[in-house]
Amino acid sequence: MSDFFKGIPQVRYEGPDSTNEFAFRHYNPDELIMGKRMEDHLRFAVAYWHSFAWQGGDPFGGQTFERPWFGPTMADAKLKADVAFEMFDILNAPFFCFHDADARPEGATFAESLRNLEEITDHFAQKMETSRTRLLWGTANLFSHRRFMSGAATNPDPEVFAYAAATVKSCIDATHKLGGQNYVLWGGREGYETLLNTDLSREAEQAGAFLRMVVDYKHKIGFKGAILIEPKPQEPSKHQYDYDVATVYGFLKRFGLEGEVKVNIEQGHAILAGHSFEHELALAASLGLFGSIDMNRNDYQSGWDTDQFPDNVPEMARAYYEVLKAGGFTTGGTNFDAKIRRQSLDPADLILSHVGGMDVCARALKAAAALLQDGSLERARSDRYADWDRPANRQMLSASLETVAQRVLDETINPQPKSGRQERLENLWNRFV
Ligand code: XLS
Ligand code: NI
Ligand code: NI
Repeated sequence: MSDFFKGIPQVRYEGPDSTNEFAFRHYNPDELIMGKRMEDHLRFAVAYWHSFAWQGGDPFGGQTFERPWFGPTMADAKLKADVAFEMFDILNAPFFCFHDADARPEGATFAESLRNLEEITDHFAQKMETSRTRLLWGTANLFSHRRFMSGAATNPDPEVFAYAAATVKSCIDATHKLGGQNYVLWGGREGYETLLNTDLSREAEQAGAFLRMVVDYKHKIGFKGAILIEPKPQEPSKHQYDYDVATVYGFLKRFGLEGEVKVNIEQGHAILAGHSFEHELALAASLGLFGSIDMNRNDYQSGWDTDQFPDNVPEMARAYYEVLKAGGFTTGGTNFDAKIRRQSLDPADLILSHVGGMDVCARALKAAAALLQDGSLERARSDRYADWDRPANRQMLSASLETVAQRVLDETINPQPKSGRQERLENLWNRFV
């Protein structure tokens, strides 16, 4: 045991009236919601990078946090892992997620980085023998090191493509070894800064080929988890190729990979793309792409990917309503790709940010489930389309333009506008949140 979290108790459910900071007021893992345990609905994951690797820097200043594991050695990396698992235990977190670069020191060569990753993977495996926390997903950091400044798979330099492939292979291997339930590809710098130096067509071909290799490799080694792409429209690149769910779907179709890959949708990325989070979730579900979520918000004033913990129950309820409608998570879960603020120096801040985020999500889930079980909203929605269930109307969907045109004349069709009832539905919604 390290003494990093000294004095901080195990966090338990104490109910909505508890005044104990280190308690859940709404997240009650064993409570049944629609017949399923809350923990199994939400499937919370701690993001290793923000909580343990990030040093508190922003574009105007560097490190603010002082952590005993900040350093370049394998011993530092192991201490970081030990403290991380102590936090998972305090929170009773069912999952965590990590990138290679968060977990191991960078080596002087690829071979050395690989050895470091393998050693840390074994260390994680050993920790997981006595911890209940599982791996939700693993991923590769293909965006921090300067070698990736012009992209990874979409780099103009084929050697970077090769290096990225080797890196992703090593991260899939680590994820597989740790029993990870998904493997995520976020295209950090798969995009461009200026079209003046960019060949869009080549870069798309490279990205398609890369993803095909990843999918083939997954099958070759018998990795049963899902491969997930995480869309984001910009930042760090000016324009990123995996812009949003619709764009990812088009990309997957183009390369014939739509049955193989799903999406990890991040709340803040959806907003950056000019959508709502629930839009991205509903669209993914309707396209058969829904996989997992990153539940971190941006600051609405700064228009920047600030990765804050969720604090808005009504907003999160919209999201979990879509998750529940989609049938809930299978391999996916709720990852907090969220970081505490750079002034939040205390070890307790790391714990309390998660406690708050988990409670907000739990409240949102409860509200969403109550509304779904009530059924009024779904009834109102299906009533709105009910006329489409009549055979004469359904037939139009496979008819010709002339046949439909003739029908208007024969039946003297003259549509009468009907209310969309938005405010009524908003009032209904607000009764539940
Ligand atoms: C950055 C992304 C990143 C991915 C994992 O904006 O959200 O954290 O989730 O590489
Ligand atoms: Ni993000
Ligand atoms: Ni993310």
